[in-house]
Amino acid sequence: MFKFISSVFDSEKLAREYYNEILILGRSNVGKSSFINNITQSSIAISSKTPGRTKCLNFFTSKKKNLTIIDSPGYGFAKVSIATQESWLKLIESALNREFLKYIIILIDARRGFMDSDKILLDNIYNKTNAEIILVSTKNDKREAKDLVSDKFKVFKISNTKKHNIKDIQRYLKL
Ligand SMILES: Nc1nc2c(ncn2[C@@H]2O[C@H](COP(=O)(O)OP(=O)(O)OP(=O)(O)O)[C@@H](O)[C@H]2O)c(=O)[nH]1
Ligand SMILES: [Mg+2]
Repeated sequence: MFKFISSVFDSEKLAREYYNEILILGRSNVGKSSFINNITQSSIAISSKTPGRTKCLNFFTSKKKNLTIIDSPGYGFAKVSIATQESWLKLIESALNREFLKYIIILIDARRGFMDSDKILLDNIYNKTNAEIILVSTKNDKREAKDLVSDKFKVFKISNTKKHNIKDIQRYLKL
């Protein structure tokens, strides 16, 4: 039902569309693309073992649901040059002000919990958006997974590989 619409490398060239939007953010390799495939019950987003796989914003739209899901490059990946990291951050920031942005979902690896780069991101976007921020902890199937708690934001605990709690978040987002 969701279709790939476009890849955007240059923040100036972001398409203005009229669907409600969900922006997916998180550190490199946390499971953003896998999460998109799960909540859309498809394999539209490309996931990979290699961190830094997603290098641009990718737009996936369902006209029927009046919804666009936006995949983003991961932050906090040391092997990517500072210049590239900065251009990715600029790209992500440019998505924060989109008129129809309804949800920002920040994925956190349950084994690592909140890392400095997550805190920096959250502090940066908190006052810059009207969208609801939701936290999703991933990789809860791993033995080292820890509980993620927040008194400010709604939290979902999932596993992409085992597809745990995907239904709850689909229901919440009306997918
Ligand atoms: N065990 C486990 N592995 C997961 C989970 N989610 C993702 N992975 C694995 O983690 C790796 C990265 O997943 P991606 O979905 O590509 O992660 P990403 O956040 O899109 O990565 P970048 O695009 O590089 O930023 C893949 O090997 C996935 O199979 C999960 O919930 N549990
Ligand atoms: Mg990805």
